[in-house]
Amino acid sequence: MTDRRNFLKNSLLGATASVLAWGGKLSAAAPESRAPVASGAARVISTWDFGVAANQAAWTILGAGGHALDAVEAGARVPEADLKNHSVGRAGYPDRDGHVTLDASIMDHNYNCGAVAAIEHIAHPISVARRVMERTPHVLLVGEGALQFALEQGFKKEELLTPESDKAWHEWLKTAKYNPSINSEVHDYGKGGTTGMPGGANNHDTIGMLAIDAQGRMAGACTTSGMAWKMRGRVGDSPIIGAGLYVDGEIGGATSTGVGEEVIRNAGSFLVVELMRQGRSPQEACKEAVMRIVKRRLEASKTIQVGFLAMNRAGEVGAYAIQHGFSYAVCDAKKQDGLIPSLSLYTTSYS
Ligand code: SD4
Repeated sequence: MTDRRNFLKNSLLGATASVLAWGGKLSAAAPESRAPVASGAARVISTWDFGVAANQAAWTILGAGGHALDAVEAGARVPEADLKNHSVGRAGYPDRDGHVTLDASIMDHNYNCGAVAAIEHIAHPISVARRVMERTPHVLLVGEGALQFALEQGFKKEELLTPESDKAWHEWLKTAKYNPSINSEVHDYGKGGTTGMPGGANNHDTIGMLAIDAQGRMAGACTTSGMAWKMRGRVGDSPIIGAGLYVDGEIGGATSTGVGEEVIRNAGSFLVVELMRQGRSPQEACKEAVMRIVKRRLEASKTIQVGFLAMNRAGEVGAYAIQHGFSYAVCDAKKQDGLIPSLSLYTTSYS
């Protein structure tokens, strides 16, 4: 026992010594206490075209000098409430048994984070994720426990399956074909893909959002109903800190969209941030993270989509996807409705 205690003590001393010798980016002061960057440097970015409206909601907070964390929560709530959107929040397509189950995560510049996975009946999982972060000692609550916590916190229990989503689910049940791997992104809508979706529409799209505020604080949020018709209990990358979302206030943040299983296997968003730490631009980091997945899954990569979006502390933005069709929205003091097509590995669709 004494040996073990000595071993631990020595290891800790050794580790502290190496950190001190390294003298790298560790700072005694929290990022919050650093000198603020020039006002007007605030910026928010989001995945997909629905990110434009989400960014604008976030900008009402950022543009007024508010906190990045408040901004991403407010922004993520927009697609969560949008009944036309079937891949995030209320009206999301259900799992194969007809249950709408939602995943969400949130993270600030100081490694504070919270998440919920497979939560049902709560229209704004991003706000529950924030409560997990701020009011519990935990990072992730799932399923029944997450719902119980949300109700204790005063969130309302609601039916999230809308008649339209219910109809789509019943349509799907006719063949019950589950094929989440086929890329059928926004620009392929209506072309009759093989997703089993009405009109060949895509069966997934997540909002991932990253913001930097006028004081240089960063935050990120990610929220989704995950893959339509998924197995009951399936959880994707979005509520997994380091997979669907990661923020390091000293470096930058990253978020992902697409087939969550592939992102989880590579700890995708953490990887993007680590690559930025090593000096890559957000663009280069996103591309490298995509290429890691592609190298591992070369054949499959032709028919799956994964996209990363990143922003560093300087507010530089980058994105990269396997398939064409991924887009991201950028909003800052100059322009509030920017929508930019992402670069991608493949420029033609295999679906
Ligand atoms: C998931 N990554 O649940 C999410 C789905 C998604 O674009 O982002 N689709 O795997």
